[in-house]
Amino acid sequence: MNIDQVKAALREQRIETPSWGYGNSGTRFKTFAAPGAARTVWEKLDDAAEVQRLTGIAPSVALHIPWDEVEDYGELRRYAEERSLSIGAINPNVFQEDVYKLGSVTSPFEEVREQAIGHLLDCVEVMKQTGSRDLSLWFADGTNYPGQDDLRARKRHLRAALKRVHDALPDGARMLVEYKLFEPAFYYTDLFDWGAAYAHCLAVGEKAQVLVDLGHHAQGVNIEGIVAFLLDEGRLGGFHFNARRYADDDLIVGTTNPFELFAIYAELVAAEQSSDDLTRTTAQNVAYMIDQSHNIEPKVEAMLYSVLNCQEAYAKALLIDRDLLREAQAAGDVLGAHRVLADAFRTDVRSLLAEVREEMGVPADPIATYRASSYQQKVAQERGTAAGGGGYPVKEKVLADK
Ligand code: PSV
Ligand code: MN
Repeated sequence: MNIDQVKAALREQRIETPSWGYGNSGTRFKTFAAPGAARTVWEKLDDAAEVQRLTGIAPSVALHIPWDEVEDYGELRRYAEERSLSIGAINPNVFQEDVYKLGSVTSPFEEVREQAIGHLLDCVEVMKQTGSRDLSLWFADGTNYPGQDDLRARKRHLRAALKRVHDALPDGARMLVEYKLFEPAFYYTDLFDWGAAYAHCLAVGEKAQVLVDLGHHAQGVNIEGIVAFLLDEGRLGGFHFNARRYADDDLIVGTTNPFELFAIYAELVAAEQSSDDLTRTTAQNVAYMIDQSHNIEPKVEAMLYSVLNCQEAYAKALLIDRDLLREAQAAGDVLGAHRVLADAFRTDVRSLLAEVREEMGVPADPIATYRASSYQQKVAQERGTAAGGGGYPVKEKVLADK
């Protein structure tokens, strides 16, 4: 790739931000109130518009329903469009109602399973009204004790639910199936890893693809390997980017895991350039989404960091000398091949990115510009400080604040 091609690819890069990353959020122990944190979906869109204005590569926002429920989704869509945004993935929420204590679509109770499927189907309607392409599915379903429930029955319930929702999707829409090894269930999770998600996707149909959330793996798992496999199978649908140290920490992507992020983008760039049609089109349609619930960090600045860290990782991945890499790999040159990759990772891309940003009409240093602006003071003044809370996770808190 010559430098003009690298710059063109960087201009085309897109990262979707999550509405829930702009609100107050915390841990099981405490939610600290951040002055000016968005209180409603409208304010979340205002913040997302600021991130887009400063970066130029974050023009869509994922919604979580019912956290972001509104009377008129057409109005929400227009509000977004007036701010140069579009509505991204719709995330149904089947983990907060009391009835879901033993699971949603895998509950042992048929009426509960039907309620959950009903909500998923309602979210397909929300997709139609907001112009969203992707239904992003994550289930908190699982069990806490051996013997608690019939694991094969739960698998069959999950399959049946996914199939019904899949078949209700309009043309051109997709469902992204997210897995997570544990939490909130601690003994068994119904969608426990990428293989389980992949098997369900294959069984339910072409519109089903796997979503990889970086936080949802055990220590040491090679995520770029999973990414390469799913790209080659044509079943990688999207990402939830974040960084983790221990569990699903939801830290800013690229802070603790910059090399992992780079290695993932390296696989994606290779797939974008592949001569295999399926791999290439799969890579071109990947939904790049952030999934972070900021705990102690200021929300808008945290989101800016996240988007820019993805931009930096992508730039470095674009700079990999692919011919040299192929040559070294074909010769079995272990460290020669590694060196090609490491060289790209070590490249300082800050001035390249500053140039690209200026060409795109956004600030060369979006964080510095944001810090020098009065946006944070303005929203703090207008919105005040929404109640934080004690010992309650973000997700329940956001709902309680509605
Ligand atoms: C679950 O931990 C998760 O990663 C899912 O994507 C949810 O939709 C999201 O976090 C927000 O709760
Ligand atoms: Mn996620």
